[in-house]
Amino acid sequence: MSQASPATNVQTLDALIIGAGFTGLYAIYKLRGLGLNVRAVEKGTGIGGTWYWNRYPGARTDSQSYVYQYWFSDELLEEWNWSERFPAQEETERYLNFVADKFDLRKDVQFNTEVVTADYNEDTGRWLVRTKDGEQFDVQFLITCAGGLTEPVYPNIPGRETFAGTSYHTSRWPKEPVDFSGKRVGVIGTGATGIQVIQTIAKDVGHLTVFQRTPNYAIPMRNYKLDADKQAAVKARYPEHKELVHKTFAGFHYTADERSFYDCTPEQRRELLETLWEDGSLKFWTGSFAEVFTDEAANAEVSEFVREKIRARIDDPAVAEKLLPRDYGFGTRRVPLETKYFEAYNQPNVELVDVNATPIEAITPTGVRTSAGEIELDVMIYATGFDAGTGALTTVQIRGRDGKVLGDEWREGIRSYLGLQVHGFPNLFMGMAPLSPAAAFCNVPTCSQQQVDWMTDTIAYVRDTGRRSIEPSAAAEAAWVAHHEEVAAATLVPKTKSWYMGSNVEGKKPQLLAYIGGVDAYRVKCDEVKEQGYQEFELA
Ligand code: NA7
Repeated sequence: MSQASPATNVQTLDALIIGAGFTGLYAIYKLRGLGLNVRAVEKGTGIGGTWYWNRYPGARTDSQSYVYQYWFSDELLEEWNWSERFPAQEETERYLNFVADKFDLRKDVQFNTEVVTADYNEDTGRWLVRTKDGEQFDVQFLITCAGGLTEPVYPNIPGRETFAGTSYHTSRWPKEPVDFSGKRVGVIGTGATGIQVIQTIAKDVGHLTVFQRTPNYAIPMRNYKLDADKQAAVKARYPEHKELVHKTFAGFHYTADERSFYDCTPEQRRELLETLWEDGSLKFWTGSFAEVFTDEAANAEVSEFVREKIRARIDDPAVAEKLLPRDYGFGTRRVPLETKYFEAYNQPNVELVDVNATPIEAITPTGVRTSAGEIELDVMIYATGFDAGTGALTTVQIRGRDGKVLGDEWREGIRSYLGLQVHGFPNLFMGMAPLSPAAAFCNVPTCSQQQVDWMTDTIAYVRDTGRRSIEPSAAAEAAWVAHHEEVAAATLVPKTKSWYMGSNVEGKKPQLLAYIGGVDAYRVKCDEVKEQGYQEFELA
């Protein structure tokens, strides 16, 4: 394995991977396949990345299990059986552990290891990576697979540290079950995570207070068990899905309707929306009319359709009013899937506080003080999201050529080429990073596999052509950023505040995090770059 020098405690490897989730595990598998001496370092104590950390009550994938998986091994596809259409966190975590064991990946994962700095040495073309515990790795290739939703964000509310009850952030949930019975629980946040938590614990708590800032266009998840017949049916479609996911807009197994919104009558439009509504998946979002993302009128019609559906489920019209999104369009922020979420507000023990009407003034030792008075709580749950995309990369001091720090560079505006590499940071490869669809607009496993395949081929090219390093040219990167911005500006997405735009993190420059030109077009571009011999790159 690695060669360690006892005098300096520096271990020499070909490649170091940060993170052992979906992307990192596949990167170990692929880079090992190239014959590279590789290791993954992982901050957690177990395999799984996002599916290791996010073990809050109700955590579940919003992607269908039969496309939220690896495709690289037919044997794996045959052996693993998903038990549900939308699996819970525990099952996805178990799947990733199964993969790690089946392919003997665990032996190359070092747990409990947090990377703090990475310095590029221009003389050697190598990275020196340091961990919190003082270990050092001297590597040619540094591959970040630390996930897009990694660094938790806490709300900047005075007195947060004074709360005398128990506090949790959803992405730092304990492994032991939490007993909510009889407790007065507060949840701040009603994004995809908050919704899953709220609908799950509402029945178990004594009293639940939900602090909502922005209501969401949550749509029903129609989950079901996959019995032996259903498993056989989904498996029969694996060969088709394996190809199809790379040829769609969002990395799923479907595309938008072929018809234009305006070619259809209102009745035909309604019929399509009702059909997709019944499907109970994110297909309602990315599988209806493409104009939903670009055309105000098309978007307004779909938005009203969803509001109507939500309204019908809430007993108290005043509560319904608070839960209806009105000041942004459907699908311009992440659409959460829900299961009886709205019905939770019909329960007598659940109360919705609109923090726009009655702002939170402080967190106190005994609860939350809003402008309308004190709400006493035993437990506080922060479902307040992440410093998405950039967080995992800027909390590590990644110093490239001339001592430039990636986090500082990105403060001026995120730049990358295809979301895979950054000019000035040779031999740094990034998975699920900003300015690729992977950062937000992709069914994660689809893009993480495509990106790792590209990285592996690129590293093989560097080695096979006797080169030492590779990085995109400044011009290619600038052109990609400009293209990204142009594609983004043609959509409605930048008009809405969301983590897609960085607006959930104070001081983050507004910029669309993920490339919205489509997974298919992106893949074609990545393939072209490779096939044309990396002309947009500087190889040394
Ligand atoms: P999100 O989608 O960023 O949601 C965070 C929620 O927390 C959202 O409702 C925020 O309101 C709310 N929030 C944040 N700060 C505050 C304060 N100070 N007061 C009140 N409410 C606040 O994170 P999630 O974890 O739900 O989801 C992240 C992704 O994980 C999701 O999109 C999926 O891809 C999986 P806001 O909307 O900003 O007004």
